Amino acid sequence: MKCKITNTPLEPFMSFGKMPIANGFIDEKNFSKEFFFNMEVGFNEELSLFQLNDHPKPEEMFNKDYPFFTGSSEYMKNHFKNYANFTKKYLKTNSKIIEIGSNDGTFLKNFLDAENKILGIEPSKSVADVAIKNNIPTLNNFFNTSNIKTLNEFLGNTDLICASNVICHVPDLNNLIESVDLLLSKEGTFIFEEPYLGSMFEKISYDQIYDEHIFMFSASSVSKIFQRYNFHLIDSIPQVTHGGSMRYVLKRKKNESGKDLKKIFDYEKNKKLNKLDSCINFKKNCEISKEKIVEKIKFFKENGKSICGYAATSKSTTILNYCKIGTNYIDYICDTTKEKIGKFSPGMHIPIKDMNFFHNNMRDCVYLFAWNHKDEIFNKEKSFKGEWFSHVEL
Ligand code: DWN
Repeated sequence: MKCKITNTPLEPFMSFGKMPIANGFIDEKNFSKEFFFNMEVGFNEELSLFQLNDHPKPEEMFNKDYPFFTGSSEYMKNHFKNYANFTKKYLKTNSKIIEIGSNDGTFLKNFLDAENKILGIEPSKSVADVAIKNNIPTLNNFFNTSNIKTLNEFLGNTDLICASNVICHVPDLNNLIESVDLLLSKEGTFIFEEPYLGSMFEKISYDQIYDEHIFMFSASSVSKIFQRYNFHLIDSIPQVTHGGSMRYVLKRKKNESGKDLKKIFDYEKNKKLNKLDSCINFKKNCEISKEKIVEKIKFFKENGKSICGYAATSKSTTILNYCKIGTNYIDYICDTTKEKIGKFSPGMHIPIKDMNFFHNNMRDCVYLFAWNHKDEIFNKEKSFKGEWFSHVEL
């Protein structure tokens, strides 16, 4: 196993076993052709970087069938509105803005009224088409040095490059940073937010690990990686989204750093986020979490309770396959995404049903796979009087 940035060797410290494509919701006729990979994770102490050992090719994951639409959560739509407002301090009039992995355009939509030139770059046609339909200029392609070559007016002229829950999906980080470097103006700013290693360790939310999430960043790792390209982390701002994320602000010049950056580095040092030891501890916690959730589900079943799942998240693929939870325990998973409904969950093949089905076929207990959206979901599902549960605290 090699670190994807430096090529230095690193030891895998944990395997979650054979995993399918996390968003590979599948028709019954294709069960026998399903793709699996061995999901191992390792840590590079030189860069403080937590990463997957192996992963499917990006084209296997991000294509015309990609079924995750950013706009599926009202809370997230509002979050992206606030995020867009936050970036305004880095803009001038007529600024050029690029979003990497712009999905259905939920973020860029917030810049449509202003006098900015915006461009989304998104490899998955399913979601890029929604953005284009909503008049958000979108290039349906992967973000890399060869695909950005033709973007003449943006090359060296882009004031702001943003990304959300995307940078950790890009295996060739070296090429990604080179592309950012080619596009960004001298004073330009690169801002991205991602699930945070510290939150994953704290909540034992190991379901953040799946094929798409090749890296799990911290301020320490981001700072070390980008320094290699003369980019400086000038701010690092915790976010509550997706169960605990971090927003990273980078510039070429080491301008005044954000007031809390030192606090974040101190926190990471205290929690040993830059040491393999913390990973070994996390591994033990994952094993305990698995035992507990399987015990809980067995207890429900032994007591005659019926169970369904709520929200067919990417994250649920890791839980279901690692804990070997299938239709022996969970009757169905309900979800709002029409592209998932009628299909089966990757690997464990639990049927995906729509929300009407959930309301007409309520079960005694509901496994909340979108635990990160619990406030939004509990608010919508006040009529459910049974028991919500999850592997993380609700
Ligand atoms: O990085 C990623 C994150 C940000 O989003 C991706 N790689 C893919 C995706 O991960 P996820 O699928 O775990 O995301 P969410 O936002 O936790 O879950 C989305 C799923 O939940 C969708 O299938 C829609 C469903 N959902 C629902 O059925 N009812 C979501 C909400 C809020 C709801 O009320």
